[in-house]
Amino acid sequence: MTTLFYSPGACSLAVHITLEWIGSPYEAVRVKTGSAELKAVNPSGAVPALREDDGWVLTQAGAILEYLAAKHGGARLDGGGDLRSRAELHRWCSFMTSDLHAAFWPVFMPARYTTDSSDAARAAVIAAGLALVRKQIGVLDAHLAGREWILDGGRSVADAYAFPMIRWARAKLDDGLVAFPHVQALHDRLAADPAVQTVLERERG
Ligand SMILES: N[C@@H](CCC(=O)N[C@@H](CS)C(=O)NCC(=O)O)C(=O)O
Repeated sequence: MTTLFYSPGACSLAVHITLEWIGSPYEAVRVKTGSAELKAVNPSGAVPALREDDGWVLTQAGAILEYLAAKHGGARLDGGGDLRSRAELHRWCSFMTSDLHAAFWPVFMPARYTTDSSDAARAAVIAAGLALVRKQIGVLDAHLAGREWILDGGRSVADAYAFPMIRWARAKLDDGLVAFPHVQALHDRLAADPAVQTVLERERG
């Protein structure tokens, strides 16, 4: 059976939602990031990691999501499947990994971004990260104007990928998503989805 290694509320939530949308049997294993158990699967100690039943392991959220969308074409989570749709899917997965997710790292782990251990230095790193989060969420918000989903071909793994980061932005920006009505609408659409609720409940438990 396909196995997902996840940490509650982390970017692995995107893969967890995608597996639930697909509807084929899978196992979700809760792990601590950096733990020996996780490093045995992914030497970097990061989630998500996906293991197939022949022991093949795939890491990197964007790669996993594109793999699952292609493997389960019948679930129609690839936004279309023609050449340009595949390029758009890759574009938005790249945006999530390199632009949006990366903007949060200084917010969650400021010590990795300064050798100055003073509270003021850490606070400055967090503030810089939040400014970048605001910029990248703004890029997503502008794209979503007039759209229900990120890809024109309908609901896709790109929406699942955005969800954990939208939740982080909602929690970390001092005004939440007030300035980003289209992102707020995508959040609300996904939060109302029964599969998403099932996964959130499982991750909470
Ligand atoms: N580039 C990786 C980053 C994965 C990542 O940073 N995951 C976080 C959780 S959202 C994590 O496990 N962090 C633990 C660590 O970096 O030590 C991906 O996109 O999958």
